[in-house]
Amino acid sequence: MANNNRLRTVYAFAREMYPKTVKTDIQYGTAGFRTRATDLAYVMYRMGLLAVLRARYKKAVVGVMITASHNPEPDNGVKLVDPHGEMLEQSWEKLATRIANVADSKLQDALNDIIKEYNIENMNDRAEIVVGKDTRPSSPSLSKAVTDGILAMGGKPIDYGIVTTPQLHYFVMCKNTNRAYGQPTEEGYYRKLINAFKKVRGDSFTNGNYTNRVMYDGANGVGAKKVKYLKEALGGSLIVDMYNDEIIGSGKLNYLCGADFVKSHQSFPTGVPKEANARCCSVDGDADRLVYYYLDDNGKFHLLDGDRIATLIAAYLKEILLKTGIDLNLGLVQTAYANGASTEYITKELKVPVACVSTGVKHLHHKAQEFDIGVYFEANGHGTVVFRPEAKTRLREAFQANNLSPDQKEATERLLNVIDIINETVGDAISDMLLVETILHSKGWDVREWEAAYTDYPNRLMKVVVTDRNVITTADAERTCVTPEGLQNEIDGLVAKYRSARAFVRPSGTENIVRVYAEAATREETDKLAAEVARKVYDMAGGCGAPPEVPQ
Ligand code: 16G
Ligand code: MG
Repeated sequence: MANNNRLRTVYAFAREMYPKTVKTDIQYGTAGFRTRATDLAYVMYRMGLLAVLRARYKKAVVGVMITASHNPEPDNGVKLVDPHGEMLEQSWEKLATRIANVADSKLQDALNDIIKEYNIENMNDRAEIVVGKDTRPSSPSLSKAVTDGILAMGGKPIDYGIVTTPQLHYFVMCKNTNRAYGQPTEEGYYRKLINAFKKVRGDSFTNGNYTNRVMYDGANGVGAKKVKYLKEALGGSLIVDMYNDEIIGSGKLNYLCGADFVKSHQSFPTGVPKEANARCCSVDGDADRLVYYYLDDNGKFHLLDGDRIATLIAAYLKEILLKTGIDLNLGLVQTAYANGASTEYITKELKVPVACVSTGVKHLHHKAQEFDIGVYFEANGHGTVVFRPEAKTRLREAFQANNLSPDQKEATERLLNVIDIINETVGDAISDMLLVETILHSKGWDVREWEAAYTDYPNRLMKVVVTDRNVITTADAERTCVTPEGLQNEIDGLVAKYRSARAFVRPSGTENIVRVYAEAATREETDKLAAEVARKVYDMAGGCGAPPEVPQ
């Protein structure tokens, strides 16, 4: 009975304040719902409702983040965060899609179905929902819609205001581990990361060719806003020169800058001074991606993307692990987008096992959890390291027991501190930057020495517009195209014409297009291969508009 009253209130709110304004269906994609902000109020309200059901079902705190990451300012989006700070479980993505798309008059029934299906009995629990938002001008009103949904369902919203996506994931994890993971406050977050960073760095801020200054492109978003606090707390240990930190609503969010721009255009962002060989980095609009880059003496742009960060971290962890003498396994997880040269370097030189999974953080995160220490990164700069809880316990116990040599003890202590620099819940640009800076400092490397580990194969990404991207299906972590029938054969035939070549196609999870990736020995061959594959996709998978041009 109480339930029915509750759901009637939910419906009344929906009808009066957040009516469904869009007829076409929206889909909970790789990173939640993302579209024009003006079309999202009812979706936000409904996600507030669903978050409370999820929290009651899991008997834990869950999170809601309002952001559209690297999309332009008029867009916004929402994603739900599970109790361990992970992305929402896949089976609930379907429920999210269903709840977002039902007519207002069917909302009550749809919610009731979930309550029954999942046997959610504790409908009076004031489940806590942690809410955060990025700096978009549309975020405050959308956040209000989420909060109204939470309240209508009888939950308790905890509003963290403007935070980065990874900060929100961290807060959720802290709350559900009874603060064992850290204090669930922004201050607690900075304190944890920076204390560990300073401990590892010690008193000498420079080392060899490493200088303690980095040029930081904040994408005019939350990543810029937050680094201001970080800068102060870092003191002289790391000097972060900040660029692209325009105020909210300037329209410049992600515009010609930020990690996604730098990676996909493979070019230097606007707003950062062009200084030869200076180490620069960019974050994206919600600060969960990071890429590094520099301009050489001739002004040529060099990118150090997620693959480079991953190899740097894996090599470093392998080295310390060896010094600790503690037997833990280490593995690295990539996607098909990882440059072939990075995979060869990791397997052949570093001798670290590599797994390849489908695009999307949740796939990488889960695979990484199969290792004692799992490093994962997408080439686009999203990644982190996850440690199995038993592995952490073993390190702590070994450190406390008195049977380690001084060198082993030093290495174990260092590794324990490094764990605290890392945000294990999800890729975190701020934490990843502190980790990269820690490693470069420890090696005494400048950015060119870091880059010297291996040489990337030239690669090319292309988009093909098709009527329905779902005609393309893939297998083997997106490296084989299953349908349309015959397309993979054609791709194989094209790839065989070139040296050291590789190509694959997959439907995007965020746009209605098919993505094409190609790699080959030279730039010319790569561009040709990419265009030829794109043309095949266009011909065989229902391309629209002008066909891709193939260079002769
Ligand atoms: C989302 C994913 C990212 C992935 C990208 C691929 C999360 C949090 N984010 O941004 O991991 O690389 O989508 O986009 O999972 P695409 O499917 O359009 O290529
Ligand atoms: Mg992002």
